[in-house]
Amino acid sequence: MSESVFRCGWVALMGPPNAGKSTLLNTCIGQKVAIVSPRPQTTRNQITGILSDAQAQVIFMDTPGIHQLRGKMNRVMLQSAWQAMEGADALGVILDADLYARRPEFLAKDIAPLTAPIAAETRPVFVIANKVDLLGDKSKLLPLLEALHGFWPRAEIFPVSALNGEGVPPLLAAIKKALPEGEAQFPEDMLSTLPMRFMAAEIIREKLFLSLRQELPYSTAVDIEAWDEDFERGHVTIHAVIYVGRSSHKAMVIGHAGRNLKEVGQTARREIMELLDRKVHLELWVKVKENWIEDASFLHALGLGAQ
Ligand SMILES: Nc1nc2c(ncn2[C@@H]2O[C@H](COP(=O)(O)OP(=O)(O)OP(=O)(O)O)[C@@H](O)[C@H]2O)c(=O)[nH]1
Ligand SMILES: [Mg+2]
Repeated sequence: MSESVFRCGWVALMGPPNAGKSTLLNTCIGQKVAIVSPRPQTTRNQITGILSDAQAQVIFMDTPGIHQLRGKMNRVMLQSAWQAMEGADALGVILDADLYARRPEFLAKDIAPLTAPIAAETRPVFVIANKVDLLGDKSKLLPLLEALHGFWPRAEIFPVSALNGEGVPPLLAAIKKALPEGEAQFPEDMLSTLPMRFMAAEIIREKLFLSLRQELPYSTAVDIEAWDEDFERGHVTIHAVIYVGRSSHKAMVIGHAGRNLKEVGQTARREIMELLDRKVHLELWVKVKENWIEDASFLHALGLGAQ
């Protein structure tokens, strides 16, 4: 193979919820484009992250975790994960290796929706055993790697830590080598195909996920209602609405004396400023929209589901 060959392709990152798919995406491209939280089902859409260098352009698609839960929002989330898989040149299946090293009995059930489709794949498949930094004794990984090889004998398996980057360079090298020859599809300095409006809404949603307890994060959605640029002063005013499913949830999002909402607003604003590299004025409102999670047209209006 000639050194001068340029490769470009799409890689879908798939796996159970909370496996570290979004963290890995951010580590691979060296920038935060996908939001991350300790709770499962953080990612709701297909999130692209683009890695460009002298030899290749890798267009990663982060996806919502694959699970077997019901409900309309879960359905549209799953649909967007399967759609990413359809459009990919190569597939990355990410698993929490620390979890399955400790609890091997969970593995087969958690990967069940992926087991047969991945086994039948003819495209390159990379199985990524993530969170190895949490394993005190790395030999605990061996039975898991054997089990994964048993499920998917054709796949290459990579133990990594998406959090500290361990094992990521060899994974990236293998991914680049597996991509088809072709010219870059996006400008070299482009990190994502996502609009800034969407990224800003995601940052607010991440801060909500991190600030709220129990099931509440799942009943929140963020919509950017207005985005006013003041080019002369070089700042932007963003009006965002946080939707919740019940009025009791509204009180929790706002918090005692408005403290939670203020904290969410401040941390989100700082991060959006960094992203846009200019001054940001962020206004947050909380609105109740009962059972939005089952409302197909509302989900569609929020851009949820297959793109
Ligand atoms: N220790 C450790 N934690 C990690 C690693 N990768 C991800 N995490 C943590 O695992 C949690 C889930 O990470 P995400 O990247 O949001 O996982 P995800 O697979 O995108 O999750 P969903 O979008 O909810 O499906 C977060 O708390 C991360 O900080 C890792 O390599 N090591
Ligand atoms: Mg995610």
